[in-house]
Amino acid sequence: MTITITAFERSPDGGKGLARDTRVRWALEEAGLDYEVRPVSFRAMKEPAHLALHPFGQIPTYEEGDIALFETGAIVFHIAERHGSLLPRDAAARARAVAWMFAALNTVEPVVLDLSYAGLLEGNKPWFKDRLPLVEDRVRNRLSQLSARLGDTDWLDGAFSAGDLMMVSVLLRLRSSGLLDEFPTLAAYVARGESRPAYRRAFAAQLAQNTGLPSG
Ligand code: GTB
Repeated sequence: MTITITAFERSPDGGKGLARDTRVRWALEEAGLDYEVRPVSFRAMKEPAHLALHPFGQIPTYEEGDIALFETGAIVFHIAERHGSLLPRDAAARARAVAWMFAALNTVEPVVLDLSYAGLLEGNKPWFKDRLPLVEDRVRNRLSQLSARLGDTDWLDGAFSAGDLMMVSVLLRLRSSGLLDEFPTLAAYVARGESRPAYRRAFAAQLAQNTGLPSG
């Protein structure tokens, strides 16, 4: 069954891998699945054909036979559940890995996004200088808690799982802020994720698409 995902025709990050198709590509690579990419322009994203797949007019989406999904949490969970070794077999460990996926998306990503949006959209507001430290401290608080839990282990709960894939994907977006470097344990955790062959393949593929250069 062919798997098709959507991605930006040209990501605004120019191929830094920060758009959310990268985490889906990574999950597919970890699961050893071939996939095709249908690039969509910003205009096409808001047209009926794409809105039928994604009610919010965003990327990525995922199609496989009669399955059509949006939301990276749902997509990565589907890939992990059906196709790969991204979720442990043991029921309790599996439930904990899923909890880490939710933690990445519901507890860590919101503060990371708040920081991104502050930089992108609020830099010219008169209150920006007062608000930024508050936003940064909310990120630091989460990083400090996560770092304490990770301790000196490689991954969040035993072997690498979809929970780590999602958490590393979320943390990557902090790199340019410098906040990640304040937590060497987490900086090393992210680097471990990025050094996985499956991540490298996913990153290379999105880079090739966004620069027009071959990925090899
Ligand atoms: N909760 C959804 C999910 O996890 O799937 C969020 C999906 C989403 O935000 N998609 C973004 C999108 O389609 C792309 S990833 N935006 C277009 C729109 O809403 O019109 C967010 C993103 C975009 C660009 C960068 N970048 O350039 O660095 C990073 C992340």
